[in-house]
Amino acid sequence: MTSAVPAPSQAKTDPIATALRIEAVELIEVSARLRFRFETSFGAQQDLTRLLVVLHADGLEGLGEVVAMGSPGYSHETTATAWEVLEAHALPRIVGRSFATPSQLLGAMAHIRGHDMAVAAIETAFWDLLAKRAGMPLWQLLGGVRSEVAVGASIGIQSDVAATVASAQRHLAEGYKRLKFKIKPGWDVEPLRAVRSALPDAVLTVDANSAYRLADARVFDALDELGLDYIEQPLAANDLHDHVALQRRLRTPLCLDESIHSSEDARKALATDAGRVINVKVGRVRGHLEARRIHDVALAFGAPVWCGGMLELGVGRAHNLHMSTLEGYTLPGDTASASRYWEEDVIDTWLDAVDGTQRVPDGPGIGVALVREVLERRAVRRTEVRP
Ligand code: OSB
Ligand code: MG
Repeated sequence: MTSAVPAPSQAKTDPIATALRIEAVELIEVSARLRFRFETSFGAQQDLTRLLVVLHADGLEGLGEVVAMGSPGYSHETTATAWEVLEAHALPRIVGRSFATPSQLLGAMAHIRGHDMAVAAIETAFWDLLAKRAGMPLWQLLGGVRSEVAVGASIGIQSDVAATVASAQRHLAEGYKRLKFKIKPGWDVEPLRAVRSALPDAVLTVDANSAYRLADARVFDALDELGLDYIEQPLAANDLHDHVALQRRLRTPLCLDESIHSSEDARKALATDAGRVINVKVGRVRGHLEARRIHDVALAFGAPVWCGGMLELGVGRAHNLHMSTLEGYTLPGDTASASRYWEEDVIDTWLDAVDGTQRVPDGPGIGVALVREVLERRAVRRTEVRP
């Protein structure tokens, strides 16, 4: 009698282990105008261009978004540098080749030093492909533990204190679970004191985007009195040393954003107490694989993480929501309602929060699709690369 159990060679192959051949890649740069002027310590943004990546494989489309903006204020990367790096240095190694895993794909781009935002757009689009082929939402493939995520709002530098308090009250009334205020030298203690006295119980944070030096520590001593959940990236991105000194004199945890590019950076920062919270941005750290490793390191240290934003359109926003489902993302992220930022999105749904909570799309992959007609109207530059 023959056994009904299939021999090992007939066993179903793990879908994740079968290589996907990248048949074509589209790069589409679209214009997008924010509904508000967003001012940070590194400048003001309103008219943006965003760069989208579409990987074609096996009849599926994998979607990614470059989180860089038009000017190199947050980091050295811009939409234009990402275009150049992708077109000249990444796509020639990707198109027409097959990859079974994100790390294999990253291996094909290992000759690209830095330019993590450009590389991340490809890496995240590949995760979307893998999850679509497996017929599961990306959050499950990533190992997420929840299907809804708590979100806060990031509030830019306003014209005056009264406008700051009014914006804080409006966002709190909309249900956002934490309010983060952009600060810069000369715009820090005064607006935050006003917000704290208007909203004594709200979860408040500040983000300096590296605008201060250790010599400004008195500003942080004053902020330390306001019961903030954390102070985000006060000092230079490459200055963990002085973050250690600043953290030592404050009760408020420091949160690192620009300083963290890898799980090794996270380990060194947490081991030296340069900060106690990490803002993980999938785009800043070369994609989901490294974002997950940073999350794992932080979890091992008992340090909370949250998912930062970069004014993304729906594609990047969807990736952020999926990443935010991992166990260690215990603080509200930056992925506020898409309709808070844009008149029109490039995807077929509005990723909007209800009472400070975003539902993670539950279709295959990132669970959202591009609206081609919107891309046609908004494209300022596009190319399609085939083998
Ligand atoms: O530092 O977190 C930041 C936006 C652009 C660049 C950097 C940052 C931000 C934000 C806004 O804080 C996040 C968002 O609302 O998408
Ligand atoms: Mg930040």
